[in-house]
Amino acid sequence: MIKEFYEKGLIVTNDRSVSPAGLVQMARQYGRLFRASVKQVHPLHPEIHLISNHTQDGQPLGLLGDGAIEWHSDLSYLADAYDGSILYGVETDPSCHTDFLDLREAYDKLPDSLKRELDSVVGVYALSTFEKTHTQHNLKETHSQFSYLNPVERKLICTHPITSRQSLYLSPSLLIGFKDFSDKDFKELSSRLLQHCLENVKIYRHQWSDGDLLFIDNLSYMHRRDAAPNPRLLWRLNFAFMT
Ligand SMILES: O=C(O)CCC(=O)C(=O)O
Ligand SMILES: [Fe+2]
Repeated sequence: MIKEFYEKGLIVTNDRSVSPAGLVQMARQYGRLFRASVKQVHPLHPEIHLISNHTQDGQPLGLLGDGAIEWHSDLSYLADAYDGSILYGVETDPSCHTDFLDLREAYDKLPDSLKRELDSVVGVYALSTFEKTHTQHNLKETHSQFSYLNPVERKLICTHPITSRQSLYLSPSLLIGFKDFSDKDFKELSSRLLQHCLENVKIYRHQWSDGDLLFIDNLSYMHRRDAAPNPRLLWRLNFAFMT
C-alpha cells in the first residue's frame, strides 16, 4: 500500500470502521507524524487535526472554517516537510467537494523550453498570504509554535525524494514569491502556471461519503475545496516521508 501510495500520489478508499487509534497507527507506517499545538485536535490523539466548520459558543471546534479553500499543497510553509496527508471523512457533505490536480502531469505537459527555464526557479512559501484571504480560519493561532512568517523556499520543479518523479510544485495559496523575481514577474509567472494547470490537467473531484479515507502525496497533487456551509468534520493527519 505504501509503494502504491508513492506511485499513484493519491489513494481513495472507504472504511467506516476506522478508529482514531487505528488511523494514527496506520499513519505512523507512512512516516513521522506532524502535531500542531492547537486546541482543534482529537482529545485522545493530538496527531488528528479536526477540519470542521462546527463552533461552540462562537469558537471554532475545528480548523479551516466554512470558506472555500483555494489550490494548495498542505503545509508548504513548514521547513520540516510534512508532505503526506491523510483525510478521513467523519461527517461529510456530498455537496462540498475536494478537487485534486496531478502536478506530475502539470510538469509533463509544460513545453520543454519552459521546463528548462523553470528548473532554477525557487518558490517562497509562507502562511501569511493564506491568512489574509482565510482570516476566519484562525491559522495564526493554529501554527503559533512555528515562526509562521518566516518564508520557506522550495524548488518549483520538485524531484520526488522517493520516486524521483518531477512535478510542478506550485501550492498557489501559500506561495508568496519566486526568489530573485520582481513582484510583477512573480505574479505573471505564477498565474500563467496556475492557468496551465487548470487548462491542461484533468481534475479529480472527490465527492465525500462518511468513512472516505484519502492518502495524499502533496508533492504529486495540489487540492482545493468548495465552501462548506453544511455541518462537516474531517480528520487530518500529516506525515513526513520516510526516505
Ligand atoms: O476540507 C477539505 O475538504 C480539505 C481541507 C484541506 O485542504 C486541508 O485540511 O488541508
Ligand atoms: Fe489541504
